[in-house]
Amino acid sequence: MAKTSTQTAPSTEHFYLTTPIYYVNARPHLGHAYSTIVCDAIARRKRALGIDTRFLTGTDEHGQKIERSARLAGKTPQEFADVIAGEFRALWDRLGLSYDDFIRTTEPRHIRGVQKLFATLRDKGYIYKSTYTGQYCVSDEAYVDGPPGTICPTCGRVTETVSEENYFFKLSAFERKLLQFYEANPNFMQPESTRREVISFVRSGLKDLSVSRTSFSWGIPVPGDEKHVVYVWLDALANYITALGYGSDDPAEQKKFEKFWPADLHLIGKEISRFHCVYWPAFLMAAGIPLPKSIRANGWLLFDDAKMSKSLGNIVRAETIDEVLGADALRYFLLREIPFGQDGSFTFDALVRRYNGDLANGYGNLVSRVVNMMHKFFGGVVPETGAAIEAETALRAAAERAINEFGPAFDEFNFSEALKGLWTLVAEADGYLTANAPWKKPTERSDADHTALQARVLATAAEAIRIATALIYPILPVSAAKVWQQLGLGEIQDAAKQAFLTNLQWGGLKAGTKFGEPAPLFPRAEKDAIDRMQNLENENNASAVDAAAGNKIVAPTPAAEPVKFAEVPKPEAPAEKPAPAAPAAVPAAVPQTAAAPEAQSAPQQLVEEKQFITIDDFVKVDLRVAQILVAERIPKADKLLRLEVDLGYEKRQILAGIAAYYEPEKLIGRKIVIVANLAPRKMRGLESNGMLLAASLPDNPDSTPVLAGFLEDVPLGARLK
Ligand code: ME8
Repeated sequence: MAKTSTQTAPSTEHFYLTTPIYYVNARPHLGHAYSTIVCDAIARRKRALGIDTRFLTGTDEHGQKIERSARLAGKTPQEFADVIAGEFRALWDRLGLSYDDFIRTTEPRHIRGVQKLFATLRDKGYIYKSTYTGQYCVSDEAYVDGPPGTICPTCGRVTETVSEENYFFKLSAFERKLLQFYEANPNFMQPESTRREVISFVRSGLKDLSVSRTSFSWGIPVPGDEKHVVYVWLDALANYITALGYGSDDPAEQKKFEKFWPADLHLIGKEISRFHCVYWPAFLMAAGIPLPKSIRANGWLLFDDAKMSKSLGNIVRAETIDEVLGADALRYFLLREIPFGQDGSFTFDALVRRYNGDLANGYGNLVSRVVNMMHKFFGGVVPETGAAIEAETALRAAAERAINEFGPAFDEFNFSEALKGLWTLVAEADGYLTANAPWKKPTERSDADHTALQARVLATAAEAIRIATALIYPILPVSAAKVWQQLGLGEIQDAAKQAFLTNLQWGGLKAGTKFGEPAPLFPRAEKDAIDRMQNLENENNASAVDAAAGNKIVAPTPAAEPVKFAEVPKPEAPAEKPAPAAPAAVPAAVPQTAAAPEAQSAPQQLVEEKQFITIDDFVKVDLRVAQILVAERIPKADKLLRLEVDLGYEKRQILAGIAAYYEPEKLIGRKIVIVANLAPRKMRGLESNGMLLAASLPDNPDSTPVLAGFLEDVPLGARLK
């Protein structure tokens, strides 16, 4: 076991890197794409360096959270997981991510491996049975210290009290060993903020960890005691070894494990560092398995000032950006805009600004100018320049600086700096072209001299492009492949395999090379690009595509502010044809958003008819008792409060237009009535899943709305009818 707590020297010929495996309770968004794209870029660079690389991603499919989401969607957990796992995989394929393996925790190979790991830990005396009574956060699938009602420190939700006979892992036995290990391996976890946080967590004392559950069944049965399922984090973390064949009897699988384990890099989001930097190494030490070499945490991608997350509903999909600007634009933005390890905001504006500035007007324009001129002046064949390329010292110096600096910065996860540096080469090449103006022949210059200048300048600029393109390949793989073709260098993948992209030297573009046809790389994004992306997001929300996953439908035209239930429904806007005498019944509880002016002057008869609803209409409205768990103001929204409410069977977020009347803290714990089946809608980038009921005083619309409630104690989730 002593062997496990020393770090193996970094391997030179293998590199095994992993993303977190994503929960299948909702569809992928940009946050997931961010971590996976970073891994993809690293994997591509490692392969280009000639390193035998294995890149693993996958989905985390067990646990109470998935079981509940599936139930809500009316599906079995397996059916539910199949749909969402398929969506993750399809998205990674659409974005061209070069993963070597995609593991699902419901696969037999994983189940077998987890059972072996559990049995090993038990056989070695690190697992024992006892009773756990305490708090559990289902959203994070994490145990939380504190009395009933404790708020989860990670997500801010109220924890649930759990009392179960469980298996426990002797985590407390690893406190000292972990601290020694961190001390001996300062690069094991980074960035520094993560390292500090983890060390202080361990120093504050480790308690034994419950590693099985009995109150639900969607998990991997504990071998020999099948009424228990393995704790979902023990199950999930093991994916990094089960995907390499841990637990398999097949010699080929065992070889894979021997070859690639320990992992060189686990890339994770910062919120799951405790699981990766404390629990995972402790499990491995206990099982006698070597520890991964490094764990790197990315910061959070924020949208509308909050972590982009499915539970807040403030998500943007990678598909939208791919559709409008292409996957390379997204990759470039994420790696250039956000210093790795820090939080960074995503906005469509910033994305388009970067795209136009750096890609369309920068690199793309440079390539297009040079390739077009090479065709125009030299029939697309790199002219003979003798030693002329060598003479261009300033550009050559910029290219050599890029060769020397890009790799080390990239390998240190300073992607943003690496790109910034590389773009000085792009700018330098651009300036060089402009200064030499090979397209313009001054009258005093002879034809022969001008042709010589054109040859020298275009060949030199093309050489700078070749170097920039080789370096940028891991980040812009699609565009770099196109440029490689245009430079007449063939398939960039082949060049990558032969280490031509990393073994770079000035002067590699040979005279006589036949350029490919010019093709557009990054067409300038016009003003409507942002609208298109926003519309795609709105349409996607509105089309209820999440139905399979049980996610909510977002109303297609959200109102700026919530409409109170107490308002009299406005009549429907008449269609182009005159309204039918007996219009289709409208569920009274569904508030009408901004009615068209004609609607307000609709015939009186129509208004009156619509004031009655049938009992069938009424029963469509699902009114429920809920309790406010979290209430907070929303930055830059004066009227809205963000509430998290507990319906007993489910927790959810609703937004309510009562910020002017209620101090958020005073609302916590209040029981209210909500419309539970109101179509979700987005306000200020956040999703509201329901509406609270309040009486407004008819004579004074500005007075405080009175929240509906009960004198008696009513259980959460009780239906009003
Ligand atoms: O935590 N910004 O899965 P998950 C940056 N199943 N990264 C983000 C992000 C954001 N706004 N949102 C998500 C789980 N991510 C567990 C992991 S691993 C053995 C088990 C990325 O679906 C980031 O990598 O909640 C984060 O750690 C991960 O997605 C969480 O995905």
